[in-house]
Amino acid sequence: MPASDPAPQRPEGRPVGRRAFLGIVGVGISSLVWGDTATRWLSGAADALPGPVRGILPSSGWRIYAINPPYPRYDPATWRLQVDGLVERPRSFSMAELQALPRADQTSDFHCVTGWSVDDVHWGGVRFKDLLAAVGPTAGAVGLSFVSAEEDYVDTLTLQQAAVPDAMLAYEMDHAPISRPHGAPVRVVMPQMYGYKGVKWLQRITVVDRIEDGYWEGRGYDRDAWVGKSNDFSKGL
Ligand SMILES: Nc1nc2c(c(=O)[nH]1)N[C@H]1C(S)=C(S)[C@@H](COP(=O)(O)O)O[C@H]1N2
Ligand SMILES: [Mo]
Repeated sequence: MPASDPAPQRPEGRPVGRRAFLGIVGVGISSLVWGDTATRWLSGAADALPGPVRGILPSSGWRIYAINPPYPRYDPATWRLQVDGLVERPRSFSMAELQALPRADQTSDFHCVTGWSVDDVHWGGVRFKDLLAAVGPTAGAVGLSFVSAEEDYVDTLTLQQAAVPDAMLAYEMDHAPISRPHGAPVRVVMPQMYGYKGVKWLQRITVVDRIEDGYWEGRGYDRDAWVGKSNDFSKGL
């Protein structure tokens, strides 16, 4: 990358300097509490730990991420998912209407670009093709723009990417409604790409004729976030 490019920021954390590292060691691994704040902080910090120390930390398990806490709340009575843009029939879906669409179930692994993964996550929801069939994309449609209720988190998929067999709009995670920290009531699931493509607290899908940068992409990450193939700073900045 040319030196004039801004250094990419790592999602959900800052590079951790020597001082922060010494702070972690000073606290003592056994007293670390995996509460929200500690988790958010450590998720960035863990990558800076040397191998042997890092090995003591959990290598899997969810970290809850949000760019603009507190997590959005929603009212089930009035909540709607708006689907608009280049479609014949723009409309909004209540949860009951989403659940009336053909249901899809899958078990897939989840990978965050910062290096943590969760294996065998069960998702229940709707395939994008079934959602799109209800609105009818028009000529010129090339992608989907996903807008979170959490400002300013957005991301995109091309229509081809959204059509891979394990991409979906999920309303259940591990056989329960998606919890508030994990993006209630619906989130994007794209297991073949890094987790930042999976917009939580999804409130709007716009069918677009050009793909633009999502939140982390504007900060240096690839739009095409294929696991193992896109840029990935987990090996150290
Ligand atoms: N609205 C919103 N969606 C988001 C994020 C976020 O900060 N805000 N973080 C993304 C990233 S980088 C990851 S790895 C996953 C983490 O999902 P989790 O918080 O359910 O563990 O959410 C993704 N979706
Ligand atoms: Mo992530």
